[in-house]
This record gives sequence, C-alpha cells and structure tokens, in this order.
Amino acid sequence: MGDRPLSDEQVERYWRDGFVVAPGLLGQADLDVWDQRFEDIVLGNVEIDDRMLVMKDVMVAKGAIDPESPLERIQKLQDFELDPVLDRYCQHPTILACVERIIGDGVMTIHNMLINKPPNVDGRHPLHQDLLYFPFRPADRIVASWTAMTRVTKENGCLVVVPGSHRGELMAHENPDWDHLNGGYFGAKDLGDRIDERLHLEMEPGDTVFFHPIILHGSGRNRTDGFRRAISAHYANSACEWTWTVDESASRMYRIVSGEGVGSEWNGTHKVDTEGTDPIDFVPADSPLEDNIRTRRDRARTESQ
Ligand SMILES: O=C(O)CCC(=O)C(=O)O
Repeated sequence: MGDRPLSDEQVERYWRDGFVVAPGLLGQADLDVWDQRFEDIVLGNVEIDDRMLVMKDVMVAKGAIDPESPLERIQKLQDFELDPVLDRYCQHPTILACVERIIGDGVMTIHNMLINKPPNVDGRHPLHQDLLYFPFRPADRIVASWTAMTRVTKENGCLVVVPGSHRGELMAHENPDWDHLNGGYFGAKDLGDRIDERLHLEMEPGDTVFFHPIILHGSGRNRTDGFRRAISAHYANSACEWTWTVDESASRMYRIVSGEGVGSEWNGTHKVDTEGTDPIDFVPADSPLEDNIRTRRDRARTESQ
C-alpha cells in the first residue's frame, strides 16, 4: 500500500462505524524491528529510558503463574517515545498520513504502547472507551492506531469493537469483577445488551485499525500457545484543548509529530474551569487511576495558591 493515506471511502467508514481497518498498511520489515526491540528490552539486552513502563501481567505479578521466560511475564511496554526504535511507530509517515486524514493536519502523540499477550495468561481487556484516559477535546480530533504485529484472531484475543458506539458519550467506568485484571484496565458501566453487538477484528500482521476514542472496544483471552502482539499510539490534533479540571500535564509527554512545531512539546490552550470535565466522574472509585488524578489535582491546587 506504500505511503498512500486512507481512501475517501475508508475515511467515510471511520466516521460511520467509529473504526476502519487498513489491511497491509505496514510491512513485515518494520514489524520485525519492533518485535526484536521488544524482546531486547524485555530480555534486558538493551538499556531503556526510565520513563518507559515495562508492565508485568497481573497473573505473574500476583504469583498465579510463574513462567520461566521473561517474554511470557510482560504484558506491555508503555510511554516509549524516548526509545529511538519503538518511537518510529509513532512517527511512521504512513501512519501519520492516515491519522491526518482523520483528525486533520498538525498532530501530536498523546499515548503509545506495545501490547504483548502471552499464552497462559487471562489478558482480557473489558469493553471501555479510551477517552477516559485523555484530557484533550474535542473527541473527534483524537484517534488511535493499532497495528497487529502477529496474526490476531478470536482464539488469541484480537481486538473487539462495538460499531457505531463512538456516537455515544463518555461513560462511567468500573473495575469488573474478574479474577485477573491488568492494572489500568477498566470496563464501561451499564453496558446492557451492547456487549452482544461486539465485532471481532481478526487481522494479519501489518494490518492497522484506526479507532475513535469513544468507541467501546476491548480484547479477549489468548487461548493459543503463541504470543499475540500489537503496537499502538494515540494522536490528537495539536489544536485540541485541555479540558480536564486537573491542570497538570507533566506526567505524560505530548509531542508534536506533524505540522507547525514538530519536535516540540504541546503548549496549547488549557481550559481549566468548572465547565471542564472532571475525570474523577468517569474512573472507578478506589482505583489507582482515581488516586493518581486526585494527587495531580491536589498538586495543581497547591501550586496555584
Ligand atoms: O490490545 C489490546 O488487547 C487492547 C488494547 C486496547 O483496548 C486499547 O488500546 O485501549
């Protein structure tokens, strides 16, 4: 497919369904480089920046299983923008061209991760909306890209989406009553029958899905004896405004990757007033995310006195 961005028909489908799959968007050569880097990081063959989060699967962390290989212990790498190899995904010209077709020119990265779903872990991700995690608005100017690094199937826990659910509102989320739920995973509350509308996105390596931050999505358990891996980033148009009532952006890097100011950190409009969104209203009570937001809010209030 080369550097050709999404077709008009694909962009229309994105707005209709809240997601669109671009088959064969990236080549195996790119995937191999990221796969190797993942393994080098997890096996301790390379130095990494302190900011990168290397997260164990919850079943390993809690001692429910004890696999020998570190590759079977790690669930994801996150915040890898300072890693020169993995960051190439966030700045990939083909991905950026597609992203700009959806959210317009002038783009910043707001989140990234490489998700490793090893065999023998639960690894399910309940249906949720990513907007929960982002202070930027409008939501239509935010998009995720998610690229399959291995074949992803219903059997190994592919992504699932509820088509059309991007036209709803941000919902309150909760901690589902599951035995093993990875840190930072929450499920949208009061889903009712919507769970039955979910669609499994089976994809080949290099296929990439772009999805809206309000779409309900998640992923299933890996029931195979192989790994399921994917690499993903979130982007927002640099003209987005910060609308959380928590005015503290230092804990994450929001970096302009296309348009004016490329290479610099986002320094746009903060709209922190009573009209803003209070993120506490949407996160589960007693979750680490709630603690984190409260701490950030308290710090911001102390600093502004
Ligand atoms: O890759 C997965 O298993 C789930 C990813 C996901 O839900 C997300 O990126 O928000």
